[in-house]
Amino acid sequence: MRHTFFCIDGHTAGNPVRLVAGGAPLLVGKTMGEKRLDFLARFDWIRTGLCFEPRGHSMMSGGFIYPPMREDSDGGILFIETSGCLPMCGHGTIGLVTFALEHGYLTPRTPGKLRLEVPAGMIDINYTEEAGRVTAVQIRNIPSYVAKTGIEITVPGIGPLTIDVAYGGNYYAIIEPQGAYKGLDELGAARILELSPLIRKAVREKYHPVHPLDPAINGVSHVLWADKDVTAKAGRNAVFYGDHAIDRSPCGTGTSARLAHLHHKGLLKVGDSFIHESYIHSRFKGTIESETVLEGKNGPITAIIPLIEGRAVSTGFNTIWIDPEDVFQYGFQVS
Ligand code: PYC
Repeated sequence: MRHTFFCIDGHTAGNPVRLVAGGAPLLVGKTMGEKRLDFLARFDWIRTGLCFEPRGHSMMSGGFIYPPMREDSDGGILFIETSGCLPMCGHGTIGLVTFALEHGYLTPRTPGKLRLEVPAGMIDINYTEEAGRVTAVQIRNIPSYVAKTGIEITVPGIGPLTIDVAYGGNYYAIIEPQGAYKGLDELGAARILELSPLIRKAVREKYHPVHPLDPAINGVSHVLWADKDVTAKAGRNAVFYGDHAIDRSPCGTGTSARLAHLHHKGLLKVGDSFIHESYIHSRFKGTIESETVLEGKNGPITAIIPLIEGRAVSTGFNTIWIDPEDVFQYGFQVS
């Protein structure tokens, strides 16, 4: 028997988003964090089948929308992508919310607003709609903070680097221009793909972040290359994720982590907005809404609440089969 998934495909600022609108498995759990762990334990074949080749590719990401489990929520999101089920995904949220609203898979209690549960916590959405099209989505993301600064590593091919780690829904190793790293265009996409896994491995050997409120969220998963010429108003970046992907969007959780990082460095303050550009020059607007404190067991951590705004466009319906007779039913990746 074939497993059939009805999907709406599209992209947010260039990065793919696949809303799996039909075919979501029933999951055990009282929170999206618990449902995520249940999905990973029992249904990860759906993720690899839909995200890896031949039905997906290295950048493929998306998710399912689940009914609300709390009175103060309009629904829950489970993210899927090539690297796993992320605690939070910004470009994914913008795309999933856009496609779900445009096609009636999410019904807000208050027009223009949604409160959604993601594995990393609760997020608030403001969106604008014109003639049945969602024209902008703003996410009020989970508290984002700098976890560690000054991690020194040496990586063959680029030499010594000093790296900071920040959280914006995933943990990011942030590399600013220094030493042999002069900027994004000087480095180029091929070298970003070659060096990022080595840098991630070197950082992981020195530091393992664990979220102060949820130990299931841990470890550096993404690498954020900050470009040269950053100002207090704008900057470009490239985020590496999975094993072979450069985010085509400016990356929502990466932008949140970068806002926390620039706030920590004294370059941005509450109320400031920052235009974050991606490798392909698409844009998100990030704003530091407020400061907050995370009460971890090792003491309080200063964090910020980021607002991330962008736009998604659907490209079509896609009914996908995972056929048990297909030798590549669970997908594959070429390394
Ligand atoms: O937008 O948060 C994001 C994201 C994570 C990985 C790729 N994009």
